Amino acid sequence: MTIEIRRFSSAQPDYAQQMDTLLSWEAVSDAQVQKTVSDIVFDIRTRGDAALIEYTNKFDRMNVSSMAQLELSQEQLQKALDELPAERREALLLAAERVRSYHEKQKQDSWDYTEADGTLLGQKVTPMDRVGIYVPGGKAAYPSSVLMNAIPAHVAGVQEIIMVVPTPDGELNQLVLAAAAAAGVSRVFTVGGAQAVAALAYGTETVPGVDKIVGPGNIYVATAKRMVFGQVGIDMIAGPSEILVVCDGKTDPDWIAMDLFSQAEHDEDAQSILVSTDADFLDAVKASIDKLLPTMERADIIRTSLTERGALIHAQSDVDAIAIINRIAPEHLELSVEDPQAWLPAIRHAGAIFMGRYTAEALGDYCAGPNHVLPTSGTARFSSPLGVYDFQKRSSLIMCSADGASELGKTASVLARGEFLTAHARSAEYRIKD
Ligand code: HSO
Ligand code: ZN
Repeated sequence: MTIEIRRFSSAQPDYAQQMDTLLSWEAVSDAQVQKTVSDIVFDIRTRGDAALIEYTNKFDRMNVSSMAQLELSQEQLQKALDELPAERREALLLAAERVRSYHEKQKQDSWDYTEADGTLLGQKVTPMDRVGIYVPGGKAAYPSSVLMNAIPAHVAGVQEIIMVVPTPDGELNQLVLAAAAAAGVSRVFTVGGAQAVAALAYGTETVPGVDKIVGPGNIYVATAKRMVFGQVGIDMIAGPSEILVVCDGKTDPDWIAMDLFSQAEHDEDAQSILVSTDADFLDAVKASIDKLLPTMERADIIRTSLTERGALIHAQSDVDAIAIINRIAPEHLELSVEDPQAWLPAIRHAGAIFMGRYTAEALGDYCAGPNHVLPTSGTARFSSPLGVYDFQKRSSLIMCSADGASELGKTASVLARGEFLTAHARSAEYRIKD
């Protein structure tokens, strides 16, 4: 079976145009979705639990009459973990441990120093009080994402981690619950969609309002998160998953084909791109793709993703390859080359960099340690992986000595009078020594 994949070279005349077409993906946000979501958010905000129960019964085909039926106990979570087949439980706990120790390194500390005039200045770092984690139900219910979202919050010192996960037709995903136990989630509500986001943002009689909401979701969830931003913090709005593999032509083409599949299988909109300076290697990977695709459980999704959004790019030089990397600013970059360290200084934009032939992106998705929640759609130009720092905030500290206040008072007074703010000026002037 052969499939069509876009192929071009950095030497061809319409190269710039080819790149533009490759990268022109936009989430469609239609007015109808906006309207539906804003109605739901308003309804939850004004009617709380009653509305949350109604929407859950309607959208998830449930039949509950009280919020108690939509909350899971810690015992249920622990039981899910305890009852997992040993191999899965051990893998989950090992992954949680690796992710935890990596994130421990991200913790920021408070600091202060003293100016020459005796004024103490500093920054105090405090975890958020309470955060909400959205976990999708259905086909994209990833236990690994529960770990990746909840562990950094836990490591940051967040007191209460509230998870929401829809259970269409009442079906619980035991691995998701086990992951919640392993990650230190405090409470779990089996609600989802825009209604769950609204409940977390505004609080209901039962669901506590949180300070920040993180986690992936469908278009309704993403739209709701955008809508409640300001009332609460949110993480980035994730686009489809992407991988850019750069290979010097010396890795087994089957490995590379499978690495491309590993992101393509996430969904039809996912993007997998291979860049190589070796045109014969591109042919070899194409042959591996055609050979391996029929063996894949998600062959249909992979085929659509690769034909609609995939590409095999022949770079004329390593310099061209690096330009492509920085232009794409990929979520995941695999450097399947002999000396990945040598490439590193030139790479400016990438969510996560997987270095060397052995470092399959899939290892990072589950258990290497770093977070798998990464900036997509070129947003690695300005944003970073989800981390402990996303659950910590900073307060500035200022403590003036008498001398410091007197000296600073003179400067403040001059500037305040320049702004015609007399109370500011006089407040500063009171503290100037004669
Ligand atoms: N690659 C996804 C994360 C994931 N993969 C979860 C497997 N499970 C993020 O881009
Ligand atoms: Zn993945």
